[in-house]
Amino acid sequence: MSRRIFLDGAFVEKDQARVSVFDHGYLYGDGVFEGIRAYCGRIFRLQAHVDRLFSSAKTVMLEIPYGKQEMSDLIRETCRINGLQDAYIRVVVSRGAGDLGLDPLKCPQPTVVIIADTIALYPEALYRSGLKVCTSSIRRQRAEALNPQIKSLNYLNSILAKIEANQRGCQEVVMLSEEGFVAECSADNIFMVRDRTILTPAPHLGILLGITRDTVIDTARAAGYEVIETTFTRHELWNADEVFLTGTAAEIVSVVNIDERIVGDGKPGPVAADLLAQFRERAKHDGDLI
Ligand code: PXG
Repeated sequence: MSRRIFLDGAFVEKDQARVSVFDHGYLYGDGVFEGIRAYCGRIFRLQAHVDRLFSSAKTVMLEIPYGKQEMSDLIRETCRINGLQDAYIRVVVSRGAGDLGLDPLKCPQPTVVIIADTIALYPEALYRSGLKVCTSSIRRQRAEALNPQIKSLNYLNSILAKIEANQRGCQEVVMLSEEGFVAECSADNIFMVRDRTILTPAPHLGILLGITRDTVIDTARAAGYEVIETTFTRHELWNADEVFLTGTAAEIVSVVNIDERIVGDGKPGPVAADLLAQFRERAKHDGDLI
C-alpha cells in the first residue's frame, strides 16, 4: 500500500518523499530520531517518545520547528492519514540542508520526517526459541564522546557491533562499557534474572534510556518483582537464570545463548514470558488514541 509521509510541513506520497543530498543528516548523521509503536489504535507512550526526541534535539542544539503538542498531533495525524491502527512510526529530525562543511550554522532549516508503516517484527518463532547473542569487541561509546542517551542519526557504534553479530550468526549483540561492564545491545536494552530478582545496567553505564526498559521496570515492580539498576559483568550474565532484551521493535525477547554459553535451561524463561504477556496487555489499553 502506498504510504503518505509527513515531510517538512506537508503529507507527500512515499515516492515523492525526497530529502536533499546536502542534508547534514545524510552527510554527517547530524540529527535525532524516535521509533514508536501503535497498538490497537493507540500510540504507546507517545509523550515519553516526544520528550526523548526533544531532549536529544536540545543536547545537539537542534531546534525542532514544532512544539511538543504539535509534534504529538502530527504523529497521530500521520497514523490516521495512512489508516493505521497498528504501526511502527519513525520520526526523524535532521539538521537540514547546508553546504559541504559540517558547520550546523550553515543549515538554516531542520528537516522533519514522520513515517508510519507496518512493522517487520522478529519472527514469532524467535520468541519461542529465544535469541543467540554474542559480545562485541566494539565498546559502547562513553558519554563524554557521544552520549548514548542521545538517540542520534549516527548509529555507527551500534552498526559496527551488529556487523560482528551477523558474522557470528547472532541476532543481537551485547555491548560493554569502556570499563567492561554490560551496557546494552545494538538496538535493545538488556535484563538478567537471578533468583527471581531482575537486574539491568544502571543509566551511568552509558545506555539509551529505553522506553520499553522503563515500562518493563515499572510493570515488573507493580507485579511484585524486585528490580535493581546496577553494574554487572559478562560472568553474571552467562550465569543468569534468564536474560532478555527490550526495545520498541522487539518488545521483550529472551536470550538463550550468549557467547556460546547456554543461559539457564536453554529455553525462554518464565519471568520474561510473564512480563511479555503483561506488556502486551498494557500496550492494548495504554496510550494516546490515534
Ligand atoms: N538501546 C539502543 C541503543 C536503541 O537504539 C533501545 C535501546 C531500546 O529503546 P526503546 O525506547 O525502543 O525501548 C534502542 C532502540 C528498531 C530500532 O527498529 C530501534 C532503535 C533504533 C533503531 C531501530 O527496533 N532503538
